[in-house]
Amino acid sequence: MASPQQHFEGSDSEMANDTAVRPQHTIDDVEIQEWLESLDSVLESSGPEVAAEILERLRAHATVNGIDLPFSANTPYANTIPARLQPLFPGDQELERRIKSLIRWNALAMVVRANRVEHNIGGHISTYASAATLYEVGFNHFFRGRTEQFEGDTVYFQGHAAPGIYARAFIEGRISAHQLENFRRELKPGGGLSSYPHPWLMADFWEFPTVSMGLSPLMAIYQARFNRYLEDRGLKPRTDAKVWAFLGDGETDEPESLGAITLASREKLDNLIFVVNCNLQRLDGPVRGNGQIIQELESAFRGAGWNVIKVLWGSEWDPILERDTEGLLVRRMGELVDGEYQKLVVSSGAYVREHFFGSDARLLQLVEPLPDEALRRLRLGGHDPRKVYAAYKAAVNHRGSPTVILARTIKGYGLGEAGEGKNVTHQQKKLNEDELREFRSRFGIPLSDEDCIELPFYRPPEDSEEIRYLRARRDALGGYVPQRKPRSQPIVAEHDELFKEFLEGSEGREVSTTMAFVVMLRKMLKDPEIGKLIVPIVPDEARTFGMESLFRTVGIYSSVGQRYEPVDVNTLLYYKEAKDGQILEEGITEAGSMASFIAAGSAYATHGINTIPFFIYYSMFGFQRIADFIWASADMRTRGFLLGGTAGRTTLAGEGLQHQDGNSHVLALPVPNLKAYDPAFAYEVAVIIQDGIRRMYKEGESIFYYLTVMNEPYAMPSMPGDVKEGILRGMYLFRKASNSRAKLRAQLFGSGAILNEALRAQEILETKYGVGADVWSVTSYKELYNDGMEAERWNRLHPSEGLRVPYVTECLADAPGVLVAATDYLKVLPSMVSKWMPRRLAALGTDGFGRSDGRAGLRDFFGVDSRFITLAALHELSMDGKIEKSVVDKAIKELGINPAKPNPITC
Ligand SMILES: Cc1ncc(C[n+]2csc(CCOP(=O)(O)OP(=O)(O)O)c2C)c(N)n1
Ligand SMILES: [Mg+2]
Repeated sequence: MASPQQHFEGSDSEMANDTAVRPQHTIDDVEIQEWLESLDSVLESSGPEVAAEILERLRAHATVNGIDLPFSANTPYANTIPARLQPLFPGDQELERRIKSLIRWNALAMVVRANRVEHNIGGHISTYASAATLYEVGFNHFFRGRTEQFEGDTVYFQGHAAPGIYARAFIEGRISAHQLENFRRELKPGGGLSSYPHPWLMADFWEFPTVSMGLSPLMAIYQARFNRYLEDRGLKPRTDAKVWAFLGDGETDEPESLGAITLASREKLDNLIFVVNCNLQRLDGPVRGNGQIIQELESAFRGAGWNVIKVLWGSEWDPILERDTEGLLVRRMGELVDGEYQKLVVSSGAYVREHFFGSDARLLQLVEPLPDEALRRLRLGGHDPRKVYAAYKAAVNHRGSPTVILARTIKGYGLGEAGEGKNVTHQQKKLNEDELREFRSRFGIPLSDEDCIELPFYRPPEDSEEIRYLRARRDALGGYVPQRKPRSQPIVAEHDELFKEFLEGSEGREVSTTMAFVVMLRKMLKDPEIGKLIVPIVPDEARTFGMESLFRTVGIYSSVGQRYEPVDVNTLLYYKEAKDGQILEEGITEAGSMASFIAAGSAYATHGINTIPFFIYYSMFGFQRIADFIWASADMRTRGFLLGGTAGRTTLAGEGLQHQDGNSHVLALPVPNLKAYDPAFAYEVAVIIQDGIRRMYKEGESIFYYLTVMNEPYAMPSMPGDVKEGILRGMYLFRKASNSRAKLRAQLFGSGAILNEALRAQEILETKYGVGADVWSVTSYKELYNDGMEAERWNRLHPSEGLRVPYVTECLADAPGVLVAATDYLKVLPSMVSKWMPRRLAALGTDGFGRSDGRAGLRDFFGVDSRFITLAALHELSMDGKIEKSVVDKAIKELGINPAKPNPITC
């Protein structure tokens, strides 16, 4: 932060030149003192508002007179809440300290013991050690549990602080010593504890996965916004429930962490509180050794319109600050860079005196009466419950904007030589005997020298003061936190009526699957049961998908309604924003949209409301861009539908390399509870969505869906008989060969828009080459793959029992001829199920970079059109010796295929 003086005088080297020509005017201390005193007297006589007004006027006056005041969004390096405005601490501080110490001990014991049993099993001591007070003040005074009457607060715990959260749950009697014993060894009999918050693994405990840094701040912002959305739409009562997000200062370097902070202030989310644990360190070393992370974050958040509360200095500093009438100490506090502070806070009192106060004789004088020991014990704000309480209280009472609390702490607090404030502390998980005894003594754990090195978990008796106090506090606050409690009412209707029309085809009208989906969505929005629960989410692509008609019918959500007359008000489909609008039009942020999807798709647990999100986006910018959010949503058991629009490498014409998606179905493979479909026809989309709603919202399955929808229009056929099961399981016979008695036979597999190419190939093969080809719609290679893997696994583990047959094998048991698959995605998709097919498979796909061109050109380039499918079938037949090679050669010419055409993978 440049001081005004630096700003006027430029850099040191410029100054050296300047001094020769310009007389230096040093600021007269007396003059400054007079200004300060008159401000103090205004403050005393007329209060802070008047003082602020005067300063504002002075600033304006200075500007008019040509004084170029540098812009700064910073306040001094001091506590935002001065001691005199601090509320009384309502708790029993001594008792809370004892409880906190026990939690510290158990957290440490858990990690150290786990690593004694299994070398390098990992775990973190230092993060929680620095954050213990931040959490304990929350647990004892702020975090409200979910009750029948009140929805409770929502807390995102910093992932690496998990040991402390477990240790508290142990003291609360919610987690057993056996579980603690098996921290990070979840596969042990009786279960263990997961390394970090994972709702997938601890579904009754953790609510939000936070350990991939940067995800939780963004998710918390959209969670807070979604809470408002639910209220504004009348889906839940308006409450003062808060969303708390605890994050690391290093974590704020992730672009996602600060990426949506202006949304929070724009939406005036005063239900949102960030607590940044500013221990000034990350994993390798200081976050900003040469700067000040707290000041940097303050200006970013203040600039974005947040309420910023800095909690830098503990109560021990208050009397010293009071004696400092000249503001020298605060100035000195702002001079040090974080690298210096990191050292200072773990140094001896003599060192602090010399290196911190020693910069100015007047500062030395301020602390003269204090012995070195007292200087060593000057605490930081984040370790002082009174300061933290004051900040939290101010945060929960603050109105009109979100709050961020920047709390200064020491990483590895209390670990002493074992790692306090050291650069290696993040990964410290072993303490020697002396270090353990020291920790034990420092925090007053009632264990003997011999006992403590065994690291027993320690829980005071049930009737101890500590346990009674802790239980009383949690009772008063509505129960334990965290707790995950899905509690929504299952949907009851079957919705056959709703989806029926889509099973009947478009009667020759050419529509795309996207258009069909939008019509479905419109119908779902009108449904008496699920209509209000549908949450359409779109990142500025509604027009791309033809969804603009929904603007008018259900409105775009805006917390302030519409304060302007839209430019297109006279048109039918005008841009209608409304307070009870249903669409979340997120603007150009796939990450933010995904965070909304997560909030809506997990509302069944967070709020007991079965909201059904449909997040539709440019398919290339889904998995490829925000896969880690998708992974987290899977962990969180989020329900809902992701729709990759404008999908298919060759189906999205013109857009070229960055847009054309031939990847997402491969990238969807790793997400275990995600169902991924590439439907070709409207009825397939309808069957998948209807069944998805049933499975997720009626049966309560922890799954979610990915569907690709395309913008290529074609006539939608009616459903050919009851193929629902096949659609859902991944494949079904769509159209049999009309010449099924032909000698030459083939099975063609197509998905999405490419299915039409297979159908055209079927015709060519029949009419020109006498081949009888059956055409299958493969709706999901992922389903086929998982099914095949499961059969294989079962067979391997149960060798004497009846063989299970993969569904692919079952489908193709009597299917004659050669096998050819064509997809708009990578060839690996069909290839991965080929081993369960009766014969060799020729797989055509779109591996390589896309191009800007029309569909026909693209399908020629990648070799996935009807001609290439025909060629592949003929080639396979020739390989089997069923036809002469010359027939294939001739076909290449007849089909107009250029054999010298480059391979898309290498060009
Ligand atoms: C996306 C991501 N990248 C890297 C990591 C590995 N990692 C875990 S903790 C950590 C340092 C955390 O520092 P900070 O956010 O300051 O938290 P502290 O432990 O200091 O409170 C890193 C790099 C991660 N968990 N997530
Ligand atoms: Mg840190």
